[in-house]
Amino acid sequence: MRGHFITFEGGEGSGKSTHAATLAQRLKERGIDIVLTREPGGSTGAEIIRHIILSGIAKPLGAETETILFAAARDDHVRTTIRPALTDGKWVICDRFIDSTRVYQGILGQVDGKLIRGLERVTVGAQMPELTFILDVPAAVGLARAKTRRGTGVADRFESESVENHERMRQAFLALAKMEPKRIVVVDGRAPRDVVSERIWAAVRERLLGEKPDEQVNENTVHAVESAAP
Ligand code: Z5A
Repeated sequence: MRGHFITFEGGEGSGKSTHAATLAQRLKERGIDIVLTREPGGSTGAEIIRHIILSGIAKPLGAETETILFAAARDDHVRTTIRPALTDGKWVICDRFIDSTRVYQGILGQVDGKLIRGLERVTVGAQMPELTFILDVPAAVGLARAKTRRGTGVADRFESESVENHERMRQAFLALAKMEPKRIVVVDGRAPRDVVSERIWAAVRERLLGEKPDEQVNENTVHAVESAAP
C-alpha cells in the first residue's frame, strides 16, 4: 500500500503551516497515518542545512550555491522521511517543496531552469506530489502577518526581500498553477481561516478520498481559484 503526497506552497505568511496542520488533524481524525513535514528541513541533515540557508550566511556564495544547498536538504528529506513514509502507506503533508525552488531560486535568484530541473530529477525523481495547494495572498498581507507573528524577532534571509520581489514570486506561483492544473489548486488565502480550511478539505476529499464534496463548498472552491488573481 502506498500513501499520498500533498504539498503546500505560497508566499511568506500565506497560511501554509496553519493549513498543513489543520489538514493533518482532519485526516488523523479519519484514522489516516500522517507525516507532517516541511522544507527546507524535515530530516536531521536537512534541518542543519535549513539553519545555514535561513541564517543568510550562504547568500554571498550566490544563488546557484543556495539552490544546491536546498537540493542537498531535499535529497536527505526525500530519502529519509518522505519516501519511507509513503512506502509504509502513510500520507505526507509537506510545507513547501519543489515549487518553492522553482519560484524563489528560479525567479528571485534567476537560476537557470536547466540546473533546477536537473536537481529536481536527482532529488525527487518520480516522487512528485499528487496534490499541491498554493495559498494566494497579496505580498503585503502575507508579510504583515509574518511580521506580527515574528514580533521582535529578526526577519530571515527571504522575508527581508522587498515587497516588490515577494509580489513577483506570488505571480510566479500563480503561473505555475496555470501550467499544472491537474496537480495544483489555488486557494484564496485572504479568506477567513475556517473558509480556507473547508476549501482545502473539499479538494482533498474529491481528489484523494474519492468523495463528493457538498455543493456549497465546491462552488466556493471554484470561485476561490477564479478570484485568486491580483
Ligand atoms: N525557500 C526557498 O527559497 N527555496 C526552497 O526550495 C524552499 C524554501 C523549500 C522558508 O521559510 C524559506 O525558504 C521561505 C522560502 C525559502 N522564505 N520565505 N519567504 P520558513 O519555513 O521560515 O517560512 P515560510 O515557509 O515562508 O512560512 P511562514 O512565514 O511561516 O508562513 P506560512 O506558513 O505561510 O503562514 P502561517 O505561519 O500559517 O501563518 C502566518 C500568520 O498568519 C499566523 O499568525 C497565522 O495565525 C495567520 N493566518 C494564517 N491563516 C490566516 C487567515 N486565513 N487569516 C488571517 N490570518 C491567518
